[in-house]
Amino acid sequence: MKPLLQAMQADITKLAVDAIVNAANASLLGGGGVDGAIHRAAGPELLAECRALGGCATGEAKATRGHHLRAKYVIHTVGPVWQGRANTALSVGDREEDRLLASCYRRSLQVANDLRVVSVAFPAISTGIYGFPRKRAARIAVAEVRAVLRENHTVKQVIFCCFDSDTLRIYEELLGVH
Ligand code: AR6
Repeated sequence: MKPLLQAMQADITKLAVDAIVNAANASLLGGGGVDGAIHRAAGPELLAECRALGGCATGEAKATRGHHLRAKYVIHTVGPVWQGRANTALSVGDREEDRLLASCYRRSLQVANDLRVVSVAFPAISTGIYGFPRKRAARIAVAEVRAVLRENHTVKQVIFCCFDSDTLRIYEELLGVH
């Protein structure tokens, strides 16, 4: 079965998928943005479980249960903080950020595969507080997910969960919707 890639405008905490991905920070102890929303919706049990994980490196991913969420699992990944300049020629730093962002999607899907997960929803990792340019991030996200799912994989459905309509439009264009 060919995997289904979709874009959707939604609050990721409301989605009934097997796993949602959290754009966390290295402490895994919560924060603002989507991370704060996920912790609020999942309840204090999530923070207790995260404490036992001992943090997470940038570009890596670790799973917990979903607790009070509809999703069975939360896969916590840590995106890179954008340091580059989107409108100038590529510097080595920019490429490192690109590589680390791609790694977030790849490692999250590997963790999902280990858990025998079928459906996963991703937020637009690093594009909020961490400042990664949205279009560039979406191109990396779609390309990496497509590449990973070309391999044999339990994941058959990926939702790119967009919080705002501009991000949704970017993903729809990349996925060839409309
Ligand atoms: N559902 C889906 N997407 C959301 C939601 C939601 N409920 N809330 C926000 N977004 P951000 P980052 C979108 O800032 O840039 C935290 O403090 C948001 O519009 O949440 O990776 C962590 O602890 C944006 O498109 O994550 C870290 O310290 C996207 O999610 C830091 O922020 C990511 O924005 C991580 O920064």
